[in-house]
Amino acid sequence: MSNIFRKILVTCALPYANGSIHIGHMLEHIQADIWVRYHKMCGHEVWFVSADDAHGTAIMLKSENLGISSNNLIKQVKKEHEKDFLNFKISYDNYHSTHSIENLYLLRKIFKTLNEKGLIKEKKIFQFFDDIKEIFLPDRFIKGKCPICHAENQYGDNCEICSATYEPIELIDPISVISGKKPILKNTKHLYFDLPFFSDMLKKWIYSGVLEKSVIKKTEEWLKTGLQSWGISRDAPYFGFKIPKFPKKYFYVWLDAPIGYISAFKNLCYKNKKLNFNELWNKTSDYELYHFIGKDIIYFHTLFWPSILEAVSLRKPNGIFVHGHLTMNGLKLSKSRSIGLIKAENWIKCFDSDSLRYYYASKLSNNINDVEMNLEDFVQKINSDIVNKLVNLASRSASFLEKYFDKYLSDKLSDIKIYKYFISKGSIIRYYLENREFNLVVQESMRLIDRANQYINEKKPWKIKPKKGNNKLQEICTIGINLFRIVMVFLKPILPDLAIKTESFLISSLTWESIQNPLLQHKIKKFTPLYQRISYEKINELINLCK
Ligand code: NOT
Ligand code: ZN
Repeated sequence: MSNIFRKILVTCALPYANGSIHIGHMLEHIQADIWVRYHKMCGHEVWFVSADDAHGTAIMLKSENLGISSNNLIKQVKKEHEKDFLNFKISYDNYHSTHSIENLYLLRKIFKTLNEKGLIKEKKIFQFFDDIKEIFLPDRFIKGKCPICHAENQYGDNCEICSATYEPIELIDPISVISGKKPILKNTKHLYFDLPFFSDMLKKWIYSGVLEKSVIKKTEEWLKTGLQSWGISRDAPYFGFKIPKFPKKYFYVWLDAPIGYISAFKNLCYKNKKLNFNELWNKTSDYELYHFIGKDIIYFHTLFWPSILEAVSLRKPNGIFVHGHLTMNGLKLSKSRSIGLIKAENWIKCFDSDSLRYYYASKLSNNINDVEMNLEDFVQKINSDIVNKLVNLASRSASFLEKYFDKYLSDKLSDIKIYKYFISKGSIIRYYLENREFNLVVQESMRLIDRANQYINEKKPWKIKPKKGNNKLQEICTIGINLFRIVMVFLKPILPDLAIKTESFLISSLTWESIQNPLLQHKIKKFTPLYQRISYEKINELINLCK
């Protein structure tokens, strides 16, 4: 594994400020956090940012329903989101908001450039209008029958059954989600970004190594159908930033959301004076940029976002890492449909954060496959892997060291072969971590832990009488502790809490370098359970909290 120093910025998609973080969101934040922690462990310069996506019709309507201002709503929600991320040990260097001075400044600057380059055009269009609520309806606030497959109850932009994309006015029997009434078509003016102008650039860019095969395939389909100019304005009433010299019009939330990636970093530069904004965002930047997103927003990140960046001469991402959805009993945990949502805040009342991180890691790879959460399977896996295998190796080894050797490890390794074998797995583990094949990190780590426990079983330390001058027992347990330590380095980005406890128990930090040499002639702490078994009863408690 090469040790070239890298400078990296990592982002997660910006969660909407109209609701709570649920465990579906957390899949992405955990995935990105594992990757970030891995790179920090390698000694690279890594910055990890995200923000609340604070604009749009949904947020405006939600605050109206609650009888508070949108401003207050987004402030309150941001606090909750930050607490949730802290609870799950998501190590953001900055968590910002798109309703911020930096975002307004950058949005205006970018818009001005787009305008000057002739990339913004005005068009007259017909749009659905709810004349009870007196509001133009965003795509997601209109439902009807899919014009292609005739599935009922589909949103105005795409069909969840046949995946067709279309315009809301193509829907059969449309109704307004807000009033439940049939919307009327009304004339309005909007601004459009000339996306087709960037087709040739995109057709090259998608093959430049930034996307996985399945993501390329999806993007190719859109490019093949031909790109259309992209509407970037919305009518009042709207919660967002106003468009200069275009009365009663606001910037569409999806224009200022990705700019939120830039402004979250700009705000971080303000807090950390050593950082240089231009150094990261200019075209010749030697920083790498990666966006973690879900498969529902590929379109925005593989078409719009690189085009906007190209248009304003900013650097483009080096990778867009797309994950599938979290499903439960095969059902999608959607942001906009309330089936089986488990809020992060409720989860943490019943289970610890390492357990969810571990479970997700065991199922995550670098593809867009959905991740199935099964609560029984979750409890079983955590107890079997973390308690019965991983922590058990430490506890059974520590018990003899405590009883007979004053917690001292032996001064040599009687079996260097097994130690070297474990160390030799470091490079493949690092390869898996780099490539986001976390499922393989977990599999390989558990295979090693099984091997280590088997080693102890074969040596049967409980049958060896501790005698003066005979350190065989101490040596076996020293190997057990050292093998545990190696695997804990491999799992450290996935299990940050357990890693901290382990470091305190071993009185030694878990780093790639440190495991090159075994811990010998070293006193460890008294063993206290590093991880508590989790109980099936908590599942019901959690389900009750979510009702
Ligand atoms: N709030 C959006 C969502 O789907 C994500 C915005 C991501 C930011 O939850 N942007 N871009 N491009
Ligand atoms: Zn359909």
